[in-house]
Amino acid sequence: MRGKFITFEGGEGSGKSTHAEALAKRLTARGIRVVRTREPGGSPGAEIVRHILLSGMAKPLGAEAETILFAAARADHVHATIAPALAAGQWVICDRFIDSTRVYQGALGKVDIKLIRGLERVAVGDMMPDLTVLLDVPADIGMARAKLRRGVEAADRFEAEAFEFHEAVRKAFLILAEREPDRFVVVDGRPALDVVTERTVQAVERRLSTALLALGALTGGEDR
Ligand code: Z5A
Repeated sequence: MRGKFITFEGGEGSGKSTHAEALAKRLTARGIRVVRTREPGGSPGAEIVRHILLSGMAKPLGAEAETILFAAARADHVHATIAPALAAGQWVICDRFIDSTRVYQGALGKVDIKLIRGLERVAVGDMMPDLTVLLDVPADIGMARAKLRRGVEAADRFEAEAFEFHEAVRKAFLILAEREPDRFVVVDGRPALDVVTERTVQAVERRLSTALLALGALTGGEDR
């Protein structure tokens, strides 16, 4: 049986990496084989493109060129990492995926949605997420958390954008979630870490209960 594909989306510092990791641990404790990955990156080729994108080297080429680079990285990531894992029955938990392109390059970068959808068809095909967890936090909280975590390191190409940019990112993600309620679940990322983790796990249990039951992994909390 094909594994399940779960993506985490949200603005900077919304807790995607933290809660993706926590979910992976919970699922692993229930005997599910989990692959944790991220975008841009997640395969050797895509990690090279990640460096080009996040260093800002591609910014002068324009938003369309950046979109094409994100898609090239995604195609390699899907081909080398995601598709083989799902085919082997593993569950894939990915930090950012197509919705980040739709928001950062589409809604914010004003790249034509037709180009974005066309690139999705090429890069992703039918490897669409079964579930997308949107961690929703106001931009000021997310930016403060990311700054704290970053310490003395310089902000990357996207982190360096202004508050208004990050608030617009938040709104654009919420619009996507409203449009596709069957794929998205929105989790309030403001409460304490363990509360958000618990709510995320519960949301995954609700949405993917059939698959978890089939694996004998809907246990009702002995791993909590
Ligand atoms: N991008 C794009 O434009 N187009 C695309 O198609 C794709 C990406 C795929 C990737 O940057 C950038 O690429 C991204 C969009 C663009 N830029 N932005 N902005 P990245 O991968 O380097 O960074 P990121 O995705 O933005 O992740 P992040 O900043 O690392 O945030 P996060 O993963 O959501 O947060 P975190 O690391 O889990 O948490 C941040 C800190 O907050 C950490 O110290 C946690 O312990 C703390 N935290 C988390 N949750 C809580 C709660 N609930 N309470 C208290 N503290 C918390």
